[in-house]
Amino acid sequence: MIGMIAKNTRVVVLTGAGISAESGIRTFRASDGLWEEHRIEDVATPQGWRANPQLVWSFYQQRRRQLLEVEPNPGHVALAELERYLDDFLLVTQNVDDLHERAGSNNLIHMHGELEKLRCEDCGHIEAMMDEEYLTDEFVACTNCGSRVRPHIVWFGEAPFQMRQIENAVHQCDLFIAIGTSGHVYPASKYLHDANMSGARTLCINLEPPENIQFFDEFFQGKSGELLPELVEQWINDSTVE
Ligand code: BV8
Ligand code: ZN
Repeated sequence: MIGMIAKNTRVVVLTGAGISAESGIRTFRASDGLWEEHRIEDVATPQGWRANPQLVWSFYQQRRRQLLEVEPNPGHVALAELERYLDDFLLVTQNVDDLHERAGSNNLIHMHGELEKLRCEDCGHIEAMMDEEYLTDEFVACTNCGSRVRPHIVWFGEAPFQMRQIENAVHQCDLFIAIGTSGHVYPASKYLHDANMSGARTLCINLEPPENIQFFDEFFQGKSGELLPELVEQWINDSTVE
């Protein structure tokens, strides 16, 4: 059982779809998984975008519109509290929703991109477009050059963002915590291995045992929205007990 976490402990947290499940955002591999209405290759690959941009555009617009109806849950809030307590904290999320930001997380990397952002296919200009007018199924033109924009999302086969920064943080951390991720998608799934190689303690908080469960020092089974507030409370308060 992990005891207290001292303020100077260097912590990296990796979250996946599971942490947003209690906010009402579907995970990918649950029975109501997002992908079941669509094959991954049709909606989350560059090939899918080239073959049928309207389908892919509508798929992401539907998910953007859903963002307007959901709120962060206690799991997101607990992580923001943990960040405020620690001197050295990085939150890496595989999620493309904005719930971590809305819960108050700051030192945050969206390694698979962000639903709220769109990127121009010609000039690379990135802009956040969440105004209602941009949430139609019509394509949106780049405000910089007028070309078509694509979702600023890392599709399968594309390189995730800021991998070097993430790898550096994982190699230097004392504690690596994976929350709400099945450990199915590479290269996010390799960070646990890197953390173990660097001698960090590794914790997992998940509804079900993930595929890579045997590589964690500790596993807390349950809903992150219920477990995280209790764990963060303990990690912060224990350490103030002299
Ligand atoms: C790359 C954006 C090269 C899209 C996403 C064969 C073998 C191994 C790997 C591969 C392979 N073939 C291809 C690959 C590589 C591929 C990959 O891993 N494929 C998988 C399908 C096998 N990866 C890539 O293509 C990546 N790019 O490799 O490029 C490269 C590499 C390095 C350097 C240069 C170039 C790109 C991957 C990114 C794809 N984009 N998202 C979008 O969101 O629309 S991935 C997408 O799926 C999500 O972002 C997320 O990352 C992933 C789903 O994973 P999870 O988040 O873990 O969600 P999941 O549903 O799986 O699990 C949820 C968990 O939560 C469950 O365990 C559940 O029990 C738990 N849970 C549920 N409720 C709760 C809970 N836990 C706690 N509380 C709860 N309440
Ligand atoms: Zn442009």
